[in-house]
Order: sequence, then structure tokens, then C-alpha cells
Amino acid sequence: MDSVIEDVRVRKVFDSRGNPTVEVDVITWNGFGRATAPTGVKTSLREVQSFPQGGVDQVISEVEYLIASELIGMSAEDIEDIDLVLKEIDGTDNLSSIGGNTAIAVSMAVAKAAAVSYNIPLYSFLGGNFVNKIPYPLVNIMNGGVNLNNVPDIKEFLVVPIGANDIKEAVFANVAIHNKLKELIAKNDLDFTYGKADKGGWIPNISNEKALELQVKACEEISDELGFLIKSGVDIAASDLWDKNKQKYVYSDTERDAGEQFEYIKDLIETYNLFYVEDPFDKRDYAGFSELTAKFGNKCQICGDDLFVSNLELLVDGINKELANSILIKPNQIGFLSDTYATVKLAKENKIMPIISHRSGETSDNTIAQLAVAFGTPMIKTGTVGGERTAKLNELIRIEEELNNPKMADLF
Ligand code: 2PG
Ligand code: MG
Repeated sequence: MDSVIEDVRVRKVFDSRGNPTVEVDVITWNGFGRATAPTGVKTSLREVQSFPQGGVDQVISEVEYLIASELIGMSAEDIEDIDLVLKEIDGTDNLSSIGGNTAIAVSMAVAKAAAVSYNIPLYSFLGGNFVNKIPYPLVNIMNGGVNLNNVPDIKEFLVVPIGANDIKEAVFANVAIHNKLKELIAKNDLDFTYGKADKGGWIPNISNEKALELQVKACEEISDELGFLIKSGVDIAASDLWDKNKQKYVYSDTERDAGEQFEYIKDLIETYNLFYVEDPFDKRDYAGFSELTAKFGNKCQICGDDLFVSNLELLVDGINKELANSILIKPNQIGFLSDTYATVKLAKENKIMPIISHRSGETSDNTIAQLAVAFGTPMIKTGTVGGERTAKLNELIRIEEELNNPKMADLF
């Protein structure tokens, strides 16, 4: 009876971009769980709606009461039942009544309260007693994006220290690269303002190729210093570059049709020895995805973010058509912990690497670090700097300390 829910409280708080989001407290007889939902940019109708029409204020004025009155008296450990009750309260297929952010914050706060009620960490409560793998941090070090003057068209430049022996080494390597890159950009970009993007990466005024060249140089120098391998990755976010009318990917200096885009991505992977490529094609370009995965899937993670939007049915399609070998998992795109786990499980069963991810708007909530360990996702995507990003990394450092003889995850 320890985990019987006595109260559920919902409040409006703000994320790292200053946008409102939802925080939920769940109080049990002898436990307490708090979770805050992140916010991202919605890219597909297959994602759940983050908030009801009236935003966070409507959640507070109308939804909080409905959820609290149903959940009080239930046992916090019955996560699946609680998720079902939330689905019933919502009554839509895209969570537009209560909002996916509300749902995931409740779902995570419930799980945390249950774990506290049993006096065990969340990763053990969700993942069992034998979890002992730490995910590699795949982090943002530099950013670009469409519609921005002079910056790279590629949305995210990422690194992952695949040779690190433990999380402390891995986090240190990522920070060192972020610092090294600052120096390298400053030498190569006279207009560099030391400005950073939402996710903490530097914003340089250089081309895609120059950016990758500097990134690889930073990785090599820090690799040599630390004595282990650090690899590069990118999030092309190609759906943002795709112009439906022109049937072309529109870059700041050129336009590429589907075939040319394929050749371009192939060149990037080969030239910069990329370990990770997210959304290299528009989300409807299945041919591009499957061809690239067939060609490079044995040495590079071809990851679907906008392609799958963490959606189970889209993943099933992706498995059947062999579109990718990785899927980004953003729990608030799904709305429930049980459904998040179902997607992770299906991916793993089919040898698709699930990578749990932050959103562009984050808070100091560190639940995704716990989820990555609980669900055994080999990588976690976040940033290297900024309190809302380092919150996840620092939590991994704590978890590593708690676990008995932990190992870094298996990437291959
Ligand atoms: C992405 C993410 C996070 P957002 O595209 O991968 O890095 O951005 O949260 O805006 O979807
Ligand atoms: Mg992405």
C-alpha cells in the first residue's frame, strides 16, 4: 500500500527557451515523484499534441482536476494501468485533450514516486536489478540550420566518445571538444560571436564542410590527448531543407535533387568518417533511407528522428523496409512511459538502436538519464553545456557511481 497515490499536482514552469511547460508532482503514502516535460519542435502529424488548444493554462484549469481525481487511490507502481486511465481521460488519438507533455510528466512522476516508495532508484524500478550499462553521451557541439544567414545548413554537429571507458571520461571528452572547437572556430571565423544555440552548440559563420573539418580536427586532437576514440555525427534534419515544389533540397549555396542528396551524404560519411547521421533525407524519402542504411549500416548509425517521430507504427514500417538502424526516442512525442518502452523494446528486438533524446527546450529534469539506463539504450542524445543539458550527464555520473561494476553500453 506504500505506493498508493494521495495527490497529483500540476504546475506551469518554464523551459530553457523561456517557453511554458508542465511539471507534475505525484505524492504517495511514503513517496514523492516530480517530472517536468521538455518542449520541442513538432514535425509530424504522427506526433502527439504537446498541449491542449489552450496551452499549459488549460492543463492547470481543466485537466489537473480530472487527472488527480482518477489517479488518487491508484497504486503508482501500476504504470500501465495509469497510462490507460490517462488515455481514457484524454479520449483522442493524439492526446490533444490533455497534451502529450502532461501525459509524459504524469507518467514519469508516477514511476518516480513508485520507485521512491520502494526505496529503489528509478532505473532499477523500471529496468530490474541487473541493469549495469551506461549509455554513451551523443552531444551537440555546434549548430546551424535553415533560414539562418551564413551559418551551416546542417542543424546539429554531434560527437560521441566511443572509446571512453566510463561516463566520467566520456563527459570530460565531450566538454574538451566543445572547448577545443571554440578555439578552432575563433581562428577560422572572424565574425564568430561565441554565440550558442538552444542546445548549447556553437553557432559559427562557416560552411557545412568547414564546420565538419573543424569538428573532426577537434575530435582528433582531443582523442590524441585522452588516448581514446571520439567520433563525429550530424543531424541533417533534411525535411527542413526539402522544398516540395522544387523537389529539391535547398542549401544556402546550392540545390540538390534526391540523387544528389544521396551522393552528398555518402561523401560526408566517407570524408569525415561519420559514426552517426540523423535524418539525412526528407521523412518521405524511403528509397534514400533504405539505400543509405544498406550501404553504411554496418559502420554508421543511420538514425530516424523526423522519420519516425518515436512512433511505433512508423517504426514497424521502418523495420519492414529496412529504412534505418537507429531510432531517436523522445518520450514526450509518445506521451507515456509504457508506450516509450514498447517502442524501445521493438527497436531492440529488431536490432535497431534506440537512442533516448533531449528536446531543444529542456529543463533541469534528468529523468531521461534514468530511462536510458533502465531501458538499456546504448546512447543518449543531449548537450555538453547548459544546466538543462548537463543535468542529464551529471545524473549518469551519479548512476555510474551507484551501480555495481557498470560497463559502458555495447555499440556494435
Ligand atoms: C532534434 C531535436 C533535439 P527538437 O531534432 O533531434 O536535438 O530537436 O527537440 O526541436 O525536436
Ligand atoms: Mg533531429
